[in-house]
Parts: sequence; structure tokens; C-alpha cells
Amino acid sequence: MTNANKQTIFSGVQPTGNLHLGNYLGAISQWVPMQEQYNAIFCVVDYHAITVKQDPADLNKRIVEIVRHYLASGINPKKSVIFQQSAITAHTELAWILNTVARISDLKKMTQFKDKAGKDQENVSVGLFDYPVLMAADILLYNTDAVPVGEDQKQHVELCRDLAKRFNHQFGETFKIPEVIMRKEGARIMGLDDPTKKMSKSASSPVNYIALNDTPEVAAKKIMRATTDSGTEIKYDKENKPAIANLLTIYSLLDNKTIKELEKQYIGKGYGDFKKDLAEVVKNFLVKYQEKYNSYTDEEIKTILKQGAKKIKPIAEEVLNKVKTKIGININ
Ligand code: ATP
Ligand code: LTN
Repeated sequence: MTNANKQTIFSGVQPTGNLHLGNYLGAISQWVPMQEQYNAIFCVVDYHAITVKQDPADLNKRIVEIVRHYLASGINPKKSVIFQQSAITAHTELAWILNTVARISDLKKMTQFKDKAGKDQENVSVGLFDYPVLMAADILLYNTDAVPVGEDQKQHVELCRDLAKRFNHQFGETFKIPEVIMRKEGARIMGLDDPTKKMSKSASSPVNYIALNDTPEVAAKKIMRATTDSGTEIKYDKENKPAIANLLTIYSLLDNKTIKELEKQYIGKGYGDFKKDLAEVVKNFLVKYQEKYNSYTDEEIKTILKQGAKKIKPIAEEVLNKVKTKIGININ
């Protein structure tokens, strides 16, 4: 199943909207080198996706697409487990049990809920409100040591830790307490049109983000149109030059150069030169990425998902069974 000498990481992406460079740089790309060192489990969190309205046919296609993104990014199904959340019923069962430990006041604090619900908090689904509890169940079912995510998910992992501690306190040592892992740079990639807001697939403007399935030409144009700051210098200064700092971060991560190296490379050059080169870097990245993305058949992907679930289902069942015993509902 998994190697007892290695720690376990768990993470997931929702099959909603178009994945973008923020998802890739902030989350998925940091998983790739971790596959060597950890038991790595990557989930397609379809039960999370339905907390907001989805078209069933689109959702069905997107589940497969997320796996394509994982593979295109370099997740290797021989090293890591890739599976679909709804294939393992322990996720929703544990979420139900954790619902009895979570408090309404905990969930009301979640900034993602507040952002997504907006002014209409009373009329969104209970599922959207409860979403972080399901996420906690995902993580805790696999004795997870660490959860690599983008910065916007940090608060959810912290809630997961709190729920696990509360449960352990109430029922005795049961769950491992997971740590959050985030990139030092790139945990929050900002919108190309507005560097004060995170790049988001739900952004109102398509120039906010570079979708991983944008054509390389369209993506290059988006870079050329990206907002810049006043002044002319290519310098990393998050406070005063948030747009250039964001573009430098993207450049650095895609081209494997440090920000210092890039600053040096562009001494005496202007925003125009810098953006032209970055557009080329993004273009080249997408050409390779999309080639890999398209190189798998749907059948291959479905097999990967099925084998993944089969491999880790026993771990989830064992943990769930332990929980059921602790709370007193196991009668066998
Ligand atoms: P959105 O705001 O675009 O709807 P989300 O956070 O709901 O996105 P997911 O697809 O579930 O979307 O996110 C997958 C992963 O990508 C998570 O780990 C999340 O933290 C990360 N992520 C999302 N947006 C960014 C970003 N702008 N910068 C860095 N990481 C990000
Ligand atoms: N809520 C996360 C997706 C997610 C997740 C998880 C991430 C669901 N379950 C468990 C890490 C671990 C998001 O990115 N929107």
C-alpha cells in the first residue's frame, strides 16, 4: 500500500472551471518533486465541486481533465496515487462524523466561504458552508503528515488540525495532526489584470489568468497585456511593485531562475523586453505541457483512477473503522 518509512502527503484539486497557472505554480508543480520523498496521494475532489452548481456532463469531463493536468504536470501514477474522491465512501462518512465535532462558529470564520457566499450567505448550499469539514476528512483518512497547497487553503488545513485535535482530545489519540506546506514564492499567484487579487478561475475577466489550456499564442498575448506598475525598473518589490513582483515570480518558477538572477538579467532593460521574454517562456511551457496533456486516452485515465482508489481504500477504511470504534458505533 504505502511505505511505512515515508511520510504521507495528500492534496487535491476540484474539477471545476479551467485550471490556471496559479493552480499549477502554487499547488500541483510543488507536488512533483515530493513524489520521490513521500507517499503521495492526489485526489480529484468531485464532492467538493458540487458545493456550487455544476453541469453534470461538464463535471464528468472535468474529472478526467484534472487527471490529465496532474499527468501533464509530472505526477507519475507509478509513484503517486491518483484517485477520485467519490470512489471512496469513507470520505463522506468521516465528514459526517467530523460534522459533529466542528462548530458553526469555526465554519463562519472561513474566508473562502465568506468570499464565495458573498452577501447571500443564507441562500448558498449547506455543502458550501460545510466544505472545509469534508476537506478535513479527506486529509485525516490517510494519516497525512503534510498537505501541500496554495496559500488560500491554509486556513482550511488549520481548521483540519483543530478538528483532529478536538476529536483526539474527546475520544483519545486517533488522528495524526497534519502540517501545511506552501511554496515560499508562488503560494499566491496574483491576477494579471489586478495584482492585488489572486489569480482565480472564477475571476470575471479572462485576462486575469492564464489557463493551462489557453493556446500558447493567447497566453503570450495575456502576458503582453498584463498590468505593470509605475516606474521602469525590473525589481522585486511586492509592496510598491506588485505587478512586476508577480510576473517575476511566474518567470522564476517557470524558467528555473532565481528572482535575483532575473533582476540582474534585466538591469537597464524595460518592461517591454521583460514581458516579451516572459511571454516566450510561458509559450514554451504551454507547448510542452499541452503535448503531454493530450498524450493520454480517456481509458488510460479511468484505469489510473480506478487503480488509485483500489490501492488506498484499505487505509481509509482502517482509519474510519478506528474512528467508528472510538465514538462507540462499531458493534462487531
Ligand atoms: P479559484 O479561486 O480559482 O476558484 P480554488 O482555490 O477554488 O480556485 P482549486 O482548483 O480547488 O481552486 O485549487 C487547487 C489548488 O490551487 C489549491 O491548492 C489552491 O490553493 C491553489 N491555488 C488556487 N489559486 C491559486 C493562486 N492564485 N496562486 C497559488 N495557488 C493557487
Ligand atoms: N479545498 C481545496 C481542494 C481540496 C483539498 C483537499 C486540498 C479538497 N480536499 C484536501 C488539500 C487536501 C481547494 O483547493 N479548493
